[in-house]
Amino acid sequence: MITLYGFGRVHKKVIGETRDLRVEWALQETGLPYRVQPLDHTGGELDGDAYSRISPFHQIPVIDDNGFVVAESAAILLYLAEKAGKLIPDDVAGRTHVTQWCFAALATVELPLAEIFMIDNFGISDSERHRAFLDQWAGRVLGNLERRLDGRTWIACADFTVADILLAAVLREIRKTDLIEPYPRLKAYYARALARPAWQRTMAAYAQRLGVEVADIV
Ligand SMILES: N[C@@H](CCC(=O)N[C@@H](CS)C(=O)NCC(=O)O)C(=O)O
Repeated sequence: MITLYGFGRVHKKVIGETRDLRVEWALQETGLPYRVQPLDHTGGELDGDAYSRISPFHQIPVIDDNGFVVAESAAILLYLAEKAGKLIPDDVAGRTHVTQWCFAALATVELPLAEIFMIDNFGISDSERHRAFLDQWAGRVLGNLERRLDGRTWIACADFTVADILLAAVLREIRKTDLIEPYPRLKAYYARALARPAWQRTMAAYAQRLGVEVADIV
């Protein structure tokens, strides 16, 4: 049985935004049996000795698969796909493309989008110049995703993969902005990903765990 270390209590500003969501989504998609171990972030549980032993940066998510521990959301998703034999192709070329797009989602796309999220939700900068730079950077990244999606349903392969989970989760960080508006293919892609029943189940389970309504976190 896989244990997912996820949030049980966390600052209300980030409920619905946390990276345990993408792992639970992959678990729901694969059908692998799992349980969630909810941690109390506000009570300092991520900094305690027990969690220090399994989480390199005192962060969520981490999974423990019968003693095999994996941290970092992209690594976890690739592991789950390999284990389940789902959400990743069988051949080396296909798997490499999925890995490529997992890296792209986190190392290329998420950089400006996460910073925009931090500014909008936590006010980490009030520099208009900084924000304009980030909007321009995000536009470059999103425009290239639009180009990639020409004639494609999913980002890495013909079928839905863990790279799509990561990319959709990252795009979700800017859902309260209008940055995606100029890109119809990307908008449709994002909507297609979030329409998946496994994502709906994930949101329902997460909302129940955190004691909120799904409507408050979409
Ligand atoms: N690169 C990591 C980032 C993990 C991360 O940022 N986790 C956040 C929640 S989304 C966290 O645990 N924050 C609490 C803290 O840093 O104290 C991943 O992709 O898994």
